[in-house]
Amino acid sequence: MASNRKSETLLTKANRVLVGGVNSPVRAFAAVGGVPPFIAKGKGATLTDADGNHYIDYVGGYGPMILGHAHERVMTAITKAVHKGASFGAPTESEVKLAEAVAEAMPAIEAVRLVSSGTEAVMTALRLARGVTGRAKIVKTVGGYHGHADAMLVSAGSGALTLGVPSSPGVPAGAAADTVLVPYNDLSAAAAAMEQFAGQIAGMIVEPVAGNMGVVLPGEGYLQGLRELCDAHGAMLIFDEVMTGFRLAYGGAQQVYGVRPDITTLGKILGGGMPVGAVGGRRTLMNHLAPVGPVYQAGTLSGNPIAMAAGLATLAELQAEGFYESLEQASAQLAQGLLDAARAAGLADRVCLNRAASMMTLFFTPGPVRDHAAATAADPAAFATYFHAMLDAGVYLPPSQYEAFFLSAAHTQDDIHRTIDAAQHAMGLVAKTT
Ligand code: KE4
Repeated sequence: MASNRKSETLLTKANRVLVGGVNSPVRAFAAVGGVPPFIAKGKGATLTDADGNHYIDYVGGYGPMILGHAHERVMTAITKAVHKGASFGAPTESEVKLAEAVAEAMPAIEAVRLVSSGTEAVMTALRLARGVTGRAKIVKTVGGYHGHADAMLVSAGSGALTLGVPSSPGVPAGAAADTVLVPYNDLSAAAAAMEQFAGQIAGMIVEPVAGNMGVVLPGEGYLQGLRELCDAHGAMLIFDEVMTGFRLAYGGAQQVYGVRPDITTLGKILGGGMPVGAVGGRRTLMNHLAPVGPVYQAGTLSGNPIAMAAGLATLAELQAEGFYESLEQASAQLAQGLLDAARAAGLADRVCLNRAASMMTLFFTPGPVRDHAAATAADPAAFATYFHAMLDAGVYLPPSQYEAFFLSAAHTQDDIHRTIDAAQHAMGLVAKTT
């Protein structure tokens, strides 16, 4: 076991002044135990921690780092932008360019509002849907995670699910009263909810491919069915593409599945690792937002020029010929290797793997995992054993069964082979000890 003395010391210091030693709960390793490595730097697919240990990184910043860390041209763009000033609180050409790139990439987007996080994008999307329709209720899926705005912390996924607080204290009953829950992939439940609250539903927000109960793919016709339900009930269909945007394809899930939401939220990759979120849709809809319309929304750092530079440089790389095809090949190779490792360890009937392009989750449950209930049937002890065996072997996975892990364009064949070798050992350990 490599030394983690410096990370341990840093965690002690962090715990004195940062709640749980972290700035986002999932990073605290609560679900898997142990000391989270304090990362000193990243380059390509490799992270190096404070003790000098190297890891093949599959967290990817929880999605943004599709190019890998410290990409040459992204770093150059950021550096150039920095020397022109950090923040003006005034319009700049760079935010126009990023908004143009978003509108060009996403079939359902004509106009955009840029913000600084996925949570802000979702908050704006919900207020917009409510402002446009004059209705209050929002339908969300059990296990769907859409950031930490009050109304969304009702049976939420990701860190909320990991920490067992899917419906967080501190969210007043009034804030959650208008959130209607339905199981993911259950079209009849969504139809029943729309019927039950006919005329009251402002919109339904959904991760077109769920990534926050682990990766769960939409069943055949599910997204199209939601589109038709929202049309029939005059409700807004909101695709939360914070994770899937520019991940599944350059045009996100709406390109892959051919379903057009009314409102799209984006984040993560759009900022190339810098704080960026976005909400977009038809111009007639988006023009309800201030200053054109009455639905208020604002942000000091919205459209921040340094973040814009990182996002523009990242999107430019994604448009390279064959970018997604080669990422798909590497992702399929990794997924197959992980499943082969499970099979070789005699675990074929204890695991399943869900993958959408370069985002995937290996569940320690036979599956199939098509919703939150199936995902939470996974064996937490087995996952924790697997996670730590991989970490000890220099493979850094998200420290939760309910997260997606991500491949980047920087992962080499050697990285993938080393990961599969590590998985063979890790699966053997799981088979022996759980
Ligand atoms: P942020 O506010 O964290 O930028 O975005 C919230 C959000 C919204 N929608 C979706 C589909 C998301 O996946 C997220 C954030 N994802 C989590 C990872 N599962 C962020 C990681 C974290 O909370 O530390």
